[in-house]
Amino acid sequence: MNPTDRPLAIAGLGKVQRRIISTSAAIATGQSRNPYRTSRTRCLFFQPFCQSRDRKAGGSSLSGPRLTSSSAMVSQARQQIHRLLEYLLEFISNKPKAFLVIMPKSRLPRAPIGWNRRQFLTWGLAGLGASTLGLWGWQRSRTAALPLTPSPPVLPDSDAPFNPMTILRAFDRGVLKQENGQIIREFQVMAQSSVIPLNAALSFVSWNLNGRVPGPTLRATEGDRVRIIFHNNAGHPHSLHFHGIHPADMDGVKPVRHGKTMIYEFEAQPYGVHPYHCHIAPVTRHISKGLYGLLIVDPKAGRPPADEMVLVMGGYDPNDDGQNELYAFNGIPNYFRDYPIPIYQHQRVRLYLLNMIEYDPAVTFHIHANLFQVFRTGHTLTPDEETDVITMGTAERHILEFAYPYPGRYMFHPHQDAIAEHGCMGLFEVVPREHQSMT
Ligand SMILES: [Cu+2]
Repeated sequence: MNPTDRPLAIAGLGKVQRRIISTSAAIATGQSRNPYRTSRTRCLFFQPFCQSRDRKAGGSSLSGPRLTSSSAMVSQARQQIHRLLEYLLEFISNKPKAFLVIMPKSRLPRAPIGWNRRQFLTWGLAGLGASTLGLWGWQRSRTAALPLTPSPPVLPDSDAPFNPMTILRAFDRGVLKQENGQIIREFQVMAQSSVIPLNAALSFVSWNLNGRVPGPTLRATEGDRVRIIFHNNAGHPHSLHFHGIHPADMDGVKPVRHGKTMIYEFEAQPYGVHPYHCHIAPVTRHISKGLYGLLIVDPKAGRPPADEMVLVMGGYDPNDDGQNELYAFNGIPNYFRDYPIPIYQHQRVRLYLLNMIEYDPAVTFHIHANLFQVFRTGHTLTPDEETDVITMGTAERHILEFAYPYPGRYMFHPHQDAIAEHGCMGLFEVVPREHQSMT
């Protein structure tokens, strides 16, 4: 055998490994069953690596006379092998070439003391396989995270028990359980009381769910059996009333006393964006104290990829006069005015927007310098309209989708400017695409 015919990839392996690869390639091309007569085949298989070696060794390249004399069968087999190789490499990684490190025999690292060469190669190959799989998973996760959401900003320490920026993109998909052959998506929700600093001068005793206002954004897929285990750890009777379709005994209008637990269980339907809230009288007070949130029911087919986020508009009545003195997106007045929401230029944003402001019959929502598509109640897969301001009564909610073509800062707020000026004000920070990094 001409030594220049031996690909570097094979030269780096032991005899057994060489034989396996050679035989596989030979059988694939139908050229030979004898591994030692398949040097050309191996070169086809490892074409990119043979070429450089052949040139270095003064041998002919793959486009030289040896191959031009090959039959059409070889050419066809070569394409098949390359397709197979591409498939395997794609499986290993989205950047396959990075994984093929071809090392000549002389450059193989020495085996550790006490290991023979066979052990070293065996464990080395096993390690390479494990590393490759790990890297593959890592690569996939990085790739999946890449195009949608910029890194969150570094936020200052706060006395608040929750962070509106975290609430923005936090989705609680519950815990999947199997009972009697049925899959159940189980959530834990606890009513409690927490002090929220509404601004530098004013703290407010909120009644809330899981220590945050709004409560957790529960997420399921249409048809899921959902179970919400509701504990009342607050001082007053409360309940969870879900919008959507469910039986009467799951409607959440009966009080759950302090220290008691109620289990709400129903089929998540229909797909859409459904608010939930306490329904104990006076409902205005229980809601304005903070007992509300969203249940997102995804359509079975899903929606296209987007930077998904939740904004819930709420009002606060700290002096109990039946009027709101302050307003907020995601619980803390003016938070997104002071800490803008980073989004990517040209990236589609899918905003799950809910108005839970009591005492004011309706508010609008407006974004600057752009239009958004409206998917009313989230209960449609095609937009109902395109506008830049939409009116929403209490408990009304929609999916809004948009993408900003220009970088910069843009306001969003209700167009009742008195409400915007009392806390319901935010900014998008549109980050240029060239600043997108793998984080
Ligand atoms: Cu309540």
